[in-house]
Amino acid sequence: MTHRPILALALGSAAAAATAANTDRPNVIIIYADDLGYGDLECYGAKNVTTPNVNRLAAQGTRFTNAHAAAATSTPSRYAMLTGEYAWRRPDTDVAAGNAGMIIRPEQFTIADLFKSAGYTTAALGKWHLGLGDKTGTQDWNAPLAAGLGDLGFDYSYIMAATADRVPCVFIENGMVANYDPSAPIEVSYRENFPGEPTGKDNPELLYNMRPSHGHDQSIVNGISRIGFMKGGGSALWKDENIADSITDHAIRFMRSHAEEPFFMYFATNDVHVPRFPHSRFRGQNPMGVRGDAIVQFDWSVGRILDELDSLGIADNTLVILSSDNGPVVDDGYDDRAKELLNGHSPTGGLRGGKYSAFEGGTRIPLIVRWPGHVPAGEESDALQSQIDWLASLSSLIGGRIPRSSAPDSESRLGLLLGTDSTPRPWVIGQASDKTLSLRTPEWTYIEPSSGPAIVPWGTEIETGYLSTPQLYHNTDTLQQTNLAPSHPDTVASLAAILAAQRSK
Ligand code: NG6
Ligand code: CA
Repeated sequence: MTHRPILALALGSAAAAATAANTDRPNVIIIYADDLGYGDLECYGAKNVTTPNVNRLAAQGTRFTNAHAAAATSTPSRYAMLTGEYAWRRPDTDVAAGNAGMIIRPEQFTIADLFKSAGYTTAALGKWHLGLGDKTGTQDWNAPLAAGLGDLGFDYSYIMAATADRVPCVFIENGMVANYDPSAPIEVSYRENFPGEPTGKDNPELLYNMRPSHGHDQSIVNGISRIGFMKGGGSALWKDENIADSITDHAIRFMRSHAEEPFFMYFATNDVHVPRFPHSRFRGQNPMGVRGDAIVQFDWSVGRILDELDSLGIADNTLVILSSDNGPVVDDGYDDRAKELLNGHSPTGGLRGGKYSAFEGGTRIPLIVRWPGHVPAGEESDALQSQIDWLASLSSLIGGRIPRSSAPDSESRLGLLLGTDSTPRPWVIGQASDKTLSLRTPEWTYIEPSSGPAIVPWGTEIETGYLSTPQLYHNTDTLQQTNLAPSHPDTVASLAAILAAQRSK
């Protein structure tokens, strides 16, 4: 017998294996909120709401104040983060329908492939919104889907196909509808209703939980009308009030069963996206109504994950990254009184614009990173950075290998992500909902010309940041009030040239 097994025996073989594996390969958890704004957490100055669990994470880690998502809506932002490639390089990466085919194709390399190929066990939980199955509209939701997250490197998945406001309103576990109800076969269409099925438009009397303010007037599930038409589902249909519990329970179960081997978990909450319908135990804890309650519920999910890391004894071996997919929106299509009840709270933390927008509120998001002993505790960093770099940075962390020509836009800046290197990214690119791009450097923000409307046209009241001429803001002008493009043509030209070079790459 060699020395190794004796030592393993002495320590207990599982514990020895875990210790050996985790010193240089920590577990990695990405907690990814939906539509959570730069100003929506207490540690980022939120008013009217307390987020003690996120506060705890920030106190034990580093809080970043100049971090950016790659896009101002979900599908392109997640596409970029998970693949390391800007979504605007690819067609069909805009906000996806619930019956979209897989947007990230099976042969593409993802952040999950990175971890899996390095020996990690990988999981995705919660909001997906990047398509499922081979082709749009052809899925049979009553059988295993032809393509799914298993093809993208995820060993385990328990997800919502798109968003809570889009059908199908069922969880999908490892490529099959969870709790499938054979008595209620599922059909989905984004073209026409199924005969005899009620809709929010024709049957508002059935909307006992929530009514739309704009759009969202098609199929009704759980007393809430949605985008798209569906039939069936029966007992597999989700109840909106239980979504946070359900995905958090599944996350905890995954953590418990993989506590002794390195794991990667992408935990993508439904909170605080619409329809905001948190569990009754989170209701009424702040003066902001359901939008505030959804923030409280998000904080609760974070707390359960942090507590579980503690009780499993793996908190020190786990890198936790908490962020959001895009900026905030107040009225996103349901009559939930979010706007009337803001009570002085600014979801963007005072930044101009919001979700969908080319202004700073579209893509600047909260980012908190914790890894005890490796990430400075209780620190704050204003170094410019982007989620586009997570894939390459995390690859450096675990000694992973990225295939040539994959993740073309992701650059390794591990020290920046861990808060140990304050050298900023030279520039970050943001994508607004009509694909208008912006380029932010540590000093300037350039927004390219766009012919789109000045206000998001469907009722959210958000300024798009679109203008037919170039815009240039100095970053000391945090409210982006003074367009300096006319007086700084050279700066405009040099930033536009960077963008043009990236586009033609
Ligand atoms: C919009 C929806 C909005 C939200 C958004 C996607 C309407 C009127 N609005 O089209 O409610 O679902 O798409 O949000 O339908 S995201 O965060 O997933 O990108
Ligand atoms: Ca979103």
